Amino acid sequence: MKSVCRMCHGGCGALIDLENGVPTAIHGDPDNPTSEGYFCIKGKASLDLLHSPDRLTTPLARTGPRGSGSFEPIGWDEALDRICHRLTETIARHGPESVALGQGTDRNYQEWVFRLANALGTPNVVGPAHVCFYPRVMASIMTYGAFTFCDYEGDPEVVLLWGSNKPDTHSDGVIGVKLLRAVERGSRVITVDPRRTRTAARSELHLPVRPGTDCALALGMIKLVVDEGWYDRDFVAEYTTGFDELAEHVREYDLERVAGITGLEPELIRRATRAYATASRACIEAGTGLSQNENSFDTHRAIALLCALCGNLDAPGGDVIWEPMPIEGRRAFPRSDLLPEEQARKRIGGDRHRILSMSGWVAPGDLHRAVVTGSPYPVTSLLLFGSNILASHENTELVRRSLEKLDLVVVCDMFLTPTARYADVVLPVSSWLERDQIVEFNSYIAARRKVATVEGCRSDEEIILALAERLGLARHFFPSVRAALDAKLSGIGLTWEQFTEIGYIRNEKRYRKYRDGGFRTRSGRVDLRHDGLKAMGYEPFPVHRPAPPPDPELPYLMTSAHPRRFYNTEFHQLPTTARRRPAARVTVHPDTAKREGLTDGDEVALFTRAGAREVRMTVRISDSVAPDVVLADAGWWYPGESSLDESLRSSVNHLTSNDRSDVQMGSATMRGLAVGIRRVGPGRG
Ligand SMILES: Nc1nc2c(c(=O)[nH]1)N[C@H]1C(S)=C(S)[C@@H](COP(=O)(O)OP(=O)(O)OC[C@H]3O[C@@H](n4cnc5c(=O)[nH]c(N)nc54)[C@H](O)[C@@H]3O)O[C@H]1N2
Ligand SMILES: Nc1nc2c(c(=O)[nH]1)N[C@H]1C(S)=C(S)[C@@H](COP(=O)(O)OP(=O)(O)OC[C@H]3O[C@@H](n4cnc5c(=O)[nH]c(N)nc54)[C@H](O)[C@@H]3O)O[C@H]1N2
Ligand code: SF4
Ligand SMILES: [Mo]
Repeated sequence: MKSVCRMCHGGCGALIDLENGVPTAIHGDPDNPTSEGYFCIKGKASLDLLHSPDRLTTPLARTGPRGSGSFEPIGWDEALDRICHRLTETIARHGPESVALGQGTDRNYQEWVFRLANALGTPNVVGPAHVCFYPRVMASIMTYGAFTFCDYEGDPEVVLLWGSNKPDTHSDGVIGVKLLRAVERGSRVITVDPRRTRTAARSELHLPVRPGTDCALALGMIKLVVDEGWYDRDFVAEYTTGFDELAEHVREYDLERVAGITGLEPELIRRATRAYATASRACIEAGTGLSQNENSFDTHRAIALLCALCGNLDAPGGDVIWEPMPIEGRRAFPRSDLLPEEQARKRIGGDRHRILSMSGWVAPGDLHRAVVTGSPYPVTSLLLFGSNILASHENTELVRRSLEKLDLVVVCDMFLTPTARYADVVLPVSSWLERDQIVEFNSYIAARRKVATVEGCRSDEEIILALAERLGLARHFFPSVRAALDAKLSGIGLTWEQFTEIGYIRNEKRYRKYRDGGFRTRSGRVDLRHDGLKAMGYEPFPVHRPAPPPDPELPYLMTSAHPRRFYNTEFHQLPTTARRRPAARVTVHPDTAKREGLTDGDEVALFTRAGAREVRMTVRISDSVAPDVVLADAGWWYPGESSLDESLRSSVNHLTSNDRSDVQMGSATMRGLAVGIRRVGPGRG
């Protein structure tokens, strides 16, 4: 049976062997037009996930204190009734805005979560959007009126991998396989990453930038492009606003100064800029390495400006403007029209992180502070659809206080995560192998088909339908998930059954669409200068905000990356992925190891201030990072531990906070955080 993998965002074609209707093996589908048979270690762990003995298979109701992990099994009807009874009560007392919904990384039911929020009348959906993809999305939308993606099939001469480790984090058919093919056909790669990744080591140029300083680098590159005349004069004259002012604005980002801020050789910056700017076709893959600091939005905006200046926007082999498929998908399905304007205005954090708020999301720090303080109004309930927020949101201590204060916490998950231990009701969900879904990618849609059933589990879509019915919102939904899939496809004249026969539909690719009516911005052009940002009280051009002065007690800049074998905080309980990585790692330079008296495999504590919670990790010594940088695994927890503290001992968000966050997006400083390191003892294995 064919389906589409969802062990990461990627969607590689999967072939599943069935015996008596039960999946027994899984492989990459060689006939899949995007992934061409590729299948990674996470994909191979799919059957571990399906059959995991740790899977939840019945709803649970809490019997002990929050966090204790004491629950009793209850039936689905009782669980849903309890939740809806409490929701109805809180909505009657405090209004629908007192209910927050939550979601983690982008999943294919995210549009359902937003539809439920809109139908309920709450503007509050919390998630990691602020540190994930949305700084990039909103920077492109604010600058060009649309989101863009790299056109690897258009044979870029140069690919700039900037704060992005796509060959490991998106090795799939949507990005990784296409990037690999482009490189085989001759694309040259330039990597900007504090760490010498496998890809950086093989790149034509590697810029080992100091964590958190990419905005200065991008502004310095813009200055070089302007000074050297490496920009596309025709495009700039015809399709942009504010070029002369931008040229003036970047004057202070001269090469020597930028080299000082970023720790890069001036000549290296110049070579990389020339290679990118003078290539006939070039694209920038800007990743999460740029989205997790106080400059996140402006870094992505500076990169968007650089792309436009060099004429690479919507050009073959460049950054191409996304066109939605003609289905009821990401854009239409959430039904934002259902949320009254006066409710939308109540979105928490809307007055602080206004660009994030425009995207429909609430930043975790804003939500948890509102819960704890009751200001600007009471938030009493949180329904989480797949997010282990005690490990994934910044500022774990605030998250914990928020989870303790809430009147109602509901967690839908496959496992009893640390976050689920705080829930009043836990709902067991199905894995990707147990679901029918239309998956929407940049340039195509594909059919994910249900190939298995785990008794007792339901999909998020089914849970949302059941909640909507009990809350009197059925008129905004569908009689069944199948009916919703049919409705989504009606725009292309197919039913779900018919679509599963085809499996895959590609969007027509068009370049330079702006020639036909301009850009979808207020000026109709690329807004190099953004008056709308200015009107909101932000800078009209990107600016680099420097880190605070160094603290001798905290001499290392900590950054992190998403580990290849895991997926955010997932898969630590699966034998295929977890076998060779029993503990979280921090990579330190040999000079650091010498200075701190560390040997490979030691257990260390990372800390940010005296008296605050420390994080324990296993040391790996390598010169892949600079002597003043340490790179810690993100997203760790130990499923086998019964004590919550032990379970979260390596969770790096004990160290992060909301102190230095991005003014537009609320992005927390997770990369480029000053830390100290201390040897605890020999490693635990
Ligand atoms: N310090 C630091 N923090 C980070 C990051 C970092 O790099 N450093 N990365 C950030 C980023 S980019 C992101 S996207 C977030 C990720 O944050 P989250 O998306 O919250 O990721 P997880 O914590 O892995 O939560 C996913 C949970 O959903 C469950 N799950 C999986 N599939 C489904 C499903 O279909 N339905 C439901 N209901 N549950 C499901 C899993 O079992 C898991 O417990 O973390 C952010 N936090
Ligand atoms: N295997 C695997 N795949 C994943 C995930 C996973 O957890 N595991 N998570 C998924 C999610 S939710 C996301 S958002 C994406 C993220 O995918 P990517 O954007 O590739 O993100 P990361 O690997 O977190 O970080 C990319 C690179 O940024 C570097 N970096 C760290 N700090 C800085 C900095 O200050 N400047 C620069 N220039 N680089 C920096 C890191 O060393 C890393 O190599 O991956 C997705 N895919
Ligand atoms: S790269 Fe992603 S989609 Fe492809 S097999 Fe691995 S986990 Fe699945
Ligand atoms: Mo993410």
